[in-house]
Amino acid sequence: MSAPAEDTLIVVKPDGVRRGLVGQILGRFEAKGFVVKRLQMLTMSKAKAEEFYNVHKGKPFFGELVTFITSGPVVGAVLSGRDAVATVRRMVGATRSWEAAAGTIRGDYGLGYTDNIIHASDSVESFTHEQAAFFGKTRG
Ligand code: FUP
Repeated sequence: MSAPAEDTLIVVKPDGVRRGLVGQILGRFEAKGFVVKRLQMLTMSKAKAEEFYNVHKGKPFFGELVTFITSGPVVGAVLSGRDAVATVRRMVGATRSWEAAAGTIRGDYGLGYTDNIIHASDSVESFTHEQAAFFGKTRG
């Protein structure tokens, strides 16, 4: 039986794009069964990055986070499928890449913290905010 689909957002960060991992990362989600509903490469402006990461405003690492995410092109994708928010987060792995389990994206491809290859929404509410911040208000 097919379950109702949920949407989530992933963003391949500048380190993932620079290292040529976009195809492999999207391929993992497609192989799992998620459908790519929206897809865009862009370089975030400082204003877009600050809006995207507004939950972290005021935290000591906020400046570093904004500097990093604006340092080059990123690829954002809306993925749709069963329990997408939690399932995609499991596939992404722990925030500190060196601690992330083997078999997860961070566990398999990196050792960074700020530069941890990929972002994924952590709740439906975050997804709604992040999708609007990333793609802007208009659909096209
Ligand atoms: P995650 O949801 O796994 O992306 O992680 P968090 O929401 O905890 O952190 C958001 C981003 O800030 C991650 F890319 C990691 C980065 N970060 C730091 O660089 N330093 C910190 O001390 C905490 C988080």
